[in-house]
Amino acid sequence: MGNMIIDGQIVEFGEEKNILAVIRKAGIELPTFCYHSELSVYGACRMCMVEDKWGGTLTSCSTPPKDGMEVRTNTEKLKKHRKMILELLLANHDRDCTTCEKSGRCRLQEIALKVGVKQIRFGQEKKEIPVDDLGPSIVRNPNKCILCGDCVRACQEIQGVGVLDFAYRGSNLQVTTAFNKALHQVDCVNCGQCRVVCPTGALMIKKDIDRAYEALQDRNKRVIAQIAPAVRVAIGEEFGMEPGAITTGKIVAALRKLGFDQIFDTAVGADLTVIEEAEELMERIQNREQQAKKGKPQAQFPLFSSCCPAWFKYAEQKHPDLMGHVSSCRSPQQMFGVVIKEEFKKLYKNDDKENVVIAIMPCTAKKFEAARPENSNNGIRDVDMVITTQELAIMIQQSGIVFGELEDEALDMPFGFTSGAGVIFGVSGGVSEAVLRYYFKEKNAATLQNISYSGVRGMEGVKEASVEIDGRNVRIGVVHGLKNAESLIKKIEKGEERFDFVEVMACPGGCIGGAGQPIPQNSDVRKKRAKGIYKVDKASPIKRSEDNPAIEALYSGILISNREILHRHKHKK
Ligand code: HC1
Ligand code: SF4
Repeated sequence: MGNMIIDGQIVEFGEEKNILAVIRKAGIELPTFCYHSELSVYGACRMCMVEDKWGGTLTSCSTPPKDGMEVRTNTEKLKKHRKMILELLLANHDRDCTTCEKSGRCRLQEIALKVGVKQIRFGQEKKEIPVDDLGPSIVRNPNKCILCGDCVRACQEIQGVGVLDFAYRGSNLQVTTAFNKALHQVDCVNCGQCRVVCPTGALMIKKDIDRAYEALQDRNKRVIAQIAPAVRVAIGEEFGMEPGAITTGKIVAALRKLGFDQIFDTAVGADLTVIEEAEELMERIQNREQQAKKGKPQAQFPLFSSCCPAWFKYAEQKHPDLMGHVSSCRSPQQMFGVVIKEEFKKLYKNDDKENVVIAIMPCTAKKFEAARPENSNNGIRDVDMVITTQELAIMIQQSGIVFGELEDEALDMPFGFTSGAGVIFGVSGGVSEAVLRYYFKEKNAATLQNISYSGVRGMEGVKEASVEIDGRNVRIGVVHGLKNAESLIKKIEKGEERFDFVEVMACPGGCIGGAGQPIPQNSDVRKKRAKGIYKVDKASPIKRSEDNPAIEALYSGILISNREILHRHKHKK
C-alpha cells in the first residue's frame, strides 16, 4: 500500500506488482508490446518507459511501485524515444499493411498511429524469410515479427512446450524453431496460444474460409455445421458485444444466411462423450477394485480426458507411457462428425449429394485433430473442415450480414436438442462436472448445486475435487495449461497426488480461451465467457447428457450395434 505521483496526480496503489499497473489504474494507457499480465516480465520493447523526477528513465513494466515515487509518462523526451523505437521497428518490418490480415487489429499499426509516427527516417531493411504455412493450424511469418518474445514466453510459460526461441545475433536476431524447422515438424501442439499474444501478423490462424465458401457454393454438397460450446459466448465480441453474450440463435441464423444446409450443436457430441467417458471411468475403477481384491493391485494412474487435441498430442509426444490411461473416447467434435455422417448416410440414402461437415470451433488444434489420419475413412474425413470463431466472424462480415440485428433461429432436427452438461464442456471443469452429473441419479437442483460446488468450477489452473459415488471416494483433478498438466503428472508419478480422473484442457480457462476466439483475451474476458456458458446451462431445460432425447435416439438407432465408432482405437468402419 502507498501513494505514487503520476503526472502530478496522487495515485494510491495496493497489490499492483509494477508501476505500469498503477499508471493504467490512473487511466493512462501506456503502449506496450511485450507486457502481458499473465506472462513473465521481459522488459524488451522499452515502450513503457517513464521518467522519474531526476530525469532518469525506467521501464514501468519491470519496476515495482514505491511509496512517494514520482513519475511522468508523457514528457517530450519519452515521446521522442517512443517514436524512435517505432521507426526502428517499422524500418525492419514487412509493411504491406493494406493486404495484411492483421490490419486494423495490429498493435504495431495501432501504436504507431497513436504515437503519431508520420515518417520513417531509416531505409527499409526488408527481410525475406520464408513463411511457414505448412502446418494445419498456425501460419508463421517471421517478416512481420517485432521480436517482442511474447510467443516464446506463451509457449514456454503456459504450455511448457517451448518450441519457439530467439536465434542468431544482432540484426539477424529471429524468433524461430530448432533448426528453423516448420512448426508441424517440431513438437508444437497447435494450441495457438503464441498467436493469441502476438501483436502483429507474425503468427496467424491458418484459414479454411475459401474451402468453406467453395463447399457452400457446390450444389452437389450438403453442408452441415456443428457449433462448439465456447463459440456462442465469444463471437459477439467481434460485433461489439460484451464477452459472455450468448449468441447461439444468431450464429444459427448467420450460418443459414451463409448457405449451410443443416446446423447442429457440438454439445450433442459432448453428451455422447459424457456417457462413454463416465462408463469407461467406472469400468476402470471397478476393475481396479476387483484386482485389488485378488491381491493384484494396479498402478494408480488416473483416467485422463481426451477431448483436447493439443493435450492429446502433448501426451503422445511427451508421455507415450501414459497413453493407455488417456480415455479411448474420441473428442465430441469427432464423435459428432462420425455420427452425423452415419445418420445422414441413412437419412439420404436415395440422393447422391456429398455430406460435408464443417465444425465451428474456438480452437486452432481442432484443425489438426480433424486432419489426423485415424479420423478419416478411405480418405473421407469425419469432419471435413474446421473454421474458428474468428474465421466465422470474418465470413459473416464479408457477406454483409449484420450480426447484431439477426433474429435468433433454432437448431435443426434430428439433433436439435442439447443439454447443459454438453455446453459446460466449453469451460475448464465442465467435462468433469458433466460426468459427475451422469453418476448422480437424483434429479434435483440440490444435487446439481452440490456438484457445482465440489471444486471443479473456477479459473484456477489446478483444481481438485473429492466426490462420494456409491460409497467410493472418487478423486477428480482439473487442469488447464499444459505446464500445469505436466506438474500434476509429475506429482502423480511420484505418488504425491492420487486421482481417478484428470481433465486436461490446454488453453487458459478451457475452450473459452481457445486461440481461435476473438482477441484480446485476458482473465476478465475469460471469466465473462465462462459466466455466459454457465448461464446457458442454467437456462437449459435438459441438464444431463443422458436426458437429451437426441442421445436416446442415437443409442437406440445407429449406435445400437455400432457404439465403437465413438472410440479411437475401435474406430474402424
Ligand atoms: Fe471444446 Fe469440446 S469443449 S474441446 O473446448 O470437448 O474446441 O467449445 O468443441 O470436441 O463439445 C473446443 C469447445 C469443443 C470438443 C466439445
Ligand atoms: Fe507453442 Fe502452441 Fe504456438 Fe505451437 S501453437 S508454437 S505449442 S504456443
